[in-house]
Amino acid sequence: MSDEEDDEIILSELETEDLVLQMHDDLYDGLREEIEEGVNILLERGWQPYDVLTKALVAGMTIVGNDFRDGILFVPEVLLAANAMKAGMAILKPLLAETGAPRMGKMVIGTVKGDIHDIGKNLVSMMMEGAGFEVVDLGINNPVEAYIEAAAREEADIVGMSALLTTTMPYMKVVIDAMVAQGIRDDYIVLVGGAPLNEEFGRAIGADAYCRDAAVAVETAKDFIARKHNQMAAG
Ligand code: B1M
Repeated sequence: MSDEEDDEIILSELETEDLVLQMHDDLYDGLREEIEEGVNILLERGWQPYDVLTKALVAGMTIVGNDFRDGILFVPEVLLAANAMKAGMAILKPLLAETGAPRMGKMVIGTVKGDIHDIGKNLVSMMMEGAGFEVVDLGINNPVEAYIEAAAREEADIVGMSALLTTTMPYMKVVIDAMVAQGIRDDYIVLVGGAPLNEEFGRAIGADAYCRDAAVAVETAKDFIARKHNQMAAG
């Protein structure tokens, strides 16, 4: 046996705390199969899918993000990490959607034009589906027409937009302004999210709400849908 094989870490033999730290390392190194294995082990050990998602995957991606920002990691490495993260998310997706929650409403969601980041958006989609929403995912790099056409076609209650770049987040206002110009703004609940946004930005562009993370997106969507139903009942 070579030294390398000697040093191999057996994920299933690690204590849970060490396993999570090892998964952060494996995500950093873009090791897709190890991430899939780690996710499965945590689930077998009784972890809730949401905890696996946030504590093992999202926390690991935060470390990747910091080193990307600081010029320690570059695009190819980050892409590998993103692919490993997606592989882990694919295992969790059906479990998060398995709650049997009643249908809450319909959302179309997409990343805005010029922006190809989709992990956060995918996570929001997964969590919304898990909470009983029907989600139509428009993918990445969406021009204004894509949102407006899909919202009408799908008779959506909610239009969700994601942006991860300071250069693409202003495009959300382009979409909302077009909705206003077409007289359809108030037909939809408009929710926005993405790391560079904040509440003030959400207000300034005329969105109904800024959602800090996927869990907040679910709570906010539920809130607005309940208000919409109350208004309809009162009217
Ligand atoms: Co990009 N990238 N990237 N990148 N990338 C960031 C965003 C950056 C902050 C990194 C950094 O410098 N620290 C930086 C932006 C700086 C800025 O604008 N100020 C950056 C840059 C510069 C770039 C490029 C320009 C790099 C280059 O080419 N030189 C390039 C741009 C490409 C483009 O879009 N046109 C680029 C490319 C890439 C990759 C392709 C390599 C890859 C994307 C792969 C993919 O998504 N398929 C990538 C990644 C992975 C990142 C980081 C490291 C991680 C993003 C992520 O997935 N986070 C990111 C650094 C960071 O954010 N810390 C970075 C995990 C995810 C779960 O969180 O997306 O925030 P997040 O989503 C959260 C919330 O924000 C919220 O809920 C989610 C779940 O809780 N949320 C919503 C998100 N969308 C929502 C929508 C909603 C509601 C809530 O609607 C209702």
